Amino acid sequence: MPERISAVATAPAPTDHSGILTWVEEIAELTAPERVVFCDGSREEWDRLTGELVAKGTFVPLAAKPNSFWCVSDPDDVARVEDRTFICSEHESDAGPTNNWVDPVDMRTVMTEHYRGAMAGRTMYVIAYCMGPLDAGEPKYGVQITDSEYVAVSMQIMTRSGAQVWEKLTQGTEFVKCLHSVGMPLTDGHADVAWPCDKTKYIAHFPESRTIWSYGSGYGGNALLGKKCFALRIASVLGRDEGWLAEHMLILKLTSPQGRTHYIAAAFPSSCGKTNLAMLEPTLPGWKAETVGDDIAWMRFGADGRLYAVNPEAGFFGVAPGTGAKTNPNAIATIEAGNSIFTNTARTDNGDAWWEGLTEQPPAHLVDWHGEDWTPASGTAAAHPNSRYCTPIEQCPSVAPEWNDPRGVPISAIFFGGRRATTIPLVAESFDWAHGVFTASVLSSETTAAAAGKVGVVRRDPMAMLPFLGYHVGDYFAHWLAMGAREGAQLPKIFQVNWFRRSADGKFLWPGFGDNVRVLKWALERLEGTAEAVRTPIGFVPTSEALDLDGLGAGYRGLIDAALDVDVDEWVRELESIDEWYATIGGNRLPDALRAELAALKMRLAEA
Ligand code: SAT
Ligand code: MN
Repeated sequence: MPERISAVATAPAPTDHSGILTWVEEIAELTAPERVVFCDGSREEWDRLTGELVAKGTFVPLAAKPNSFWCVSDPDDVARVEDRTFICSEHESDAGPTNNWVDPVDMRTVMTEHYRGAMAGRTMYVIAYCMGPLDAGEPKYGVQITDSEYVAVSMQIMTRSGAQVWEKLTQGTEFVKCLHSVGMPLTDGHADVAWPCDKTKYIAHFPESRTIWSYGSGYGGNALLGKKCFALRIASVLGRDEGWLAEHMLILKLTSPQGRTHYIAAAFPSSCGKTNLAMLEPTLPGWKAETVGDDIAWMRFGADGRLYAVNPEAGFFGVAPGTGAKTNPNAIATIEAGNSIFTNTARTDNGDAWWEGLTEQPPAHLVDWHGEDWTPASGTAAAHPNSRYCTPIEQCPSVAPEWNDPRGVPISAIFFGGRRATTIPLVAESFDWAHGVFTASVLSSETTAAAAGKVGVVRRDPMAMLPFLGYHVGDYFAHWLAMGAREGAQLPKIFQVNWFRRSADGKFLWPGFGDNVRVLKWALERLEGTAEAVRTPIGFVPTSEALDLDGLGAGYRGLIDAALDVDVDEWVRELESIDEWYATIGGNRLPDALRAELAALKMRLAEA
């Protein structure tokens, strides 16, 4: 171990990987921590760090759940900060029109000054982690440096980390460098606070050098760098270069009453029900749903030409509000098993976490996400809308044994969904791969609380990847098209869905949740060639007769007809905003095949 690290390290480094050691030394010199800890991922380490967090006042142990903790963040550090997220590619044009770009040299210069001395008085943790099963053919590794105990324990839940990974990181093994600091040095007798962070925040990605620099935030995707930063932004670049896909998708295993199994992947923007769909409890008798992943899918072609998906994560970082025994019993059972962290939910008097939607009636008294007393008369939400539970996937009762299979699972169908009150029907099947890529490229959704900013505004969110693309969106579309053109590819079918369409008086037309299996059933029957559909200008859409609505109640049929409606006038209006979106991409980067798809859609709508 280099001398200058051994001077501050609490134990010998668990690796002789000189690339890692040199980098750790360089960062320790820059950030000046009091000590350096190489994390081993053990239960002892978890107990020590959670104990320190309790002592500092960050964590409150929850009496009602085993080994679980509650905390609240700084009220200004509650969600991903998209306007402070940067793709610092060498050429601005490679970041594309959807990303904030800063020249990598300039960004390093500015951020280096923020990092200088930033860890003074703190411990610097070095966390080795693996994205996906450790025994995968080509495992992808990350090493995160952080000065946050909260991040260190969250990474234990969210990734495969610690001693088992250090063992694999032999000399020369490639890894993504992830540097994180909350940006609050404890100099001049400065006392620590429960949620350290800085007003200034940077979430910067350097795609060419596979490096992530995050500064100033301690929350979620800003700070747990294995999640959106590596598994999507950097991985999307790796996928482009190596011929695979890193996507914002859940992975679900479905088995029909006849015992036929299909795996599906589905992309939705943050806070649009991915976790609920990933843990679906089917309302149709005899159907079984099992969870492989709830947020991110890495998909590669197998030798048989099929696309195989792996979940790179090991935990759920799920939106708490709206999660209850009715909407997602599997999520509730997962967190009941304990070993979980709750951030920005409310806390009950008997030491449990609570949020809107957990129970029908709120408790008479709570501590809310500001840490203040709360009663139902307070008239405010007790939990922040982006409050989260962080919990291990292997505790989930619906987890599929394949979640840890290094080969991944073969995907039969891909679903793209958004949150739209109008226009987009409940489900539509694409004509072919290129049409499906087109549909996904113009995916749209009303904004949610998962990112800072206004909620409820319709924005284009291609493949639900808008905030997570590590390179130019036009090149990303070209990559999707190229994947489909690969020789021998046995491609999944592509569907678009919208669980959130509303009537003129604002009511949801579709019951959602466990009933979504009815839509999935139709889609799987389409794969098998046994379900009816009508050819519309936007794709194949079922009539309500083609959907299995058994047990839904007679009153539903009219609503579902409305949910399935393809309204030509609405679509003609939609075209205007699609035109505007495509115009922002830049002529020479938008693939011709997508321009042709848009022209063909216009023709079909004109003729309808
Ligand atoms: O904060 S995260 O990026 O981890 C969650 C999300 O927005 O999906
Ligand atoms: Mn997500």
